[in-house]
Amino acid sequence: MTKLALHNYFRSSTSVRVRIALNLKGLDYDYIPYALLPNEHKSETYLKLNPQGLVPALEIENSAVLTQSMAIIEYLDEAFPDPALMPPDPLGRARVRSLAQIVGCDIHPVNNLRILRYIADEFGADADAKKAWFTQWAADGFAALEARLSSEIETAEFCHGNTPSLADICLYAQVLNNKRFDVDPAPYPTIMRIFTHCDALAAFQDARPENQMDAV
Ligand SMILES: N[C@@H](CCC(=O)N[C@@H](CS)C(=O)NCC(=O)O)C(=O)O
Repeated sequence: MTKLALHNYFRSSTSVRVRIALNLKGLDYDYIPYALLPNEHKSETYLKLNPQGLVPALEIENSAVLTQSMAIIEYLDEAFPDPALMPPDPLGRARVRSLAQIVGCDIHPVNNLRILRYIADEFGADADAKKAWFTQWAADGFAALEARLSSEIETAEFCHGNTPSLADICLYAQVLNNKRFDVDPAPYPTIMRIFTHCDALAAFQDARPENQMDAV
């Protein structure tokens, strides 16, 4: 069996995504923690693994280091196809990627630690201002995600049919992130229904920040 090592951080939502995928696939992995607040992810050693200095990175023994959570998850899905995290048809895959990218491309990147640090350091944003910033972009993306999930016929128990996909993984991790900033979940009943459905599965529970060895 290929040996896998996940370089990650308990609270990182992109790390949560990859942990869920590994758990859904039933893959064992070594957990290598990096504390983000003291910038362990900017160490020379880690930058050799991932010059971008962001977690997660998945190390595949004697083979490769993969970065970018959605690329890692798609790799895992192709290398370990059972259970599938992407639909079998091109339109279905495009829909799942499009839902996932609302979170992965349009919400998370502007709310990441380095952005919140930047607006604090360069523009004097205090805790309330950072919360307002986070809420603006989380709510903007979630309004669109809710509108789509509540109206599109492919939505069922999960975002796309009755099995979890890349879209559910991204949705779940972002709902956890929103909770940290007290984003009101009331306007998003479909998202929250799907979140609750995911939360009933051990693969999702086991990936939660509080269940990791480096949780504080
Ligand atoms: N698009 C990347 C984003 C990775 C990312 O931004 N990770 C965050 C944690 S969720 C991080 O390392 N932040 C450190 C920082 O902002 O300095 C992915 O999906 O993997």
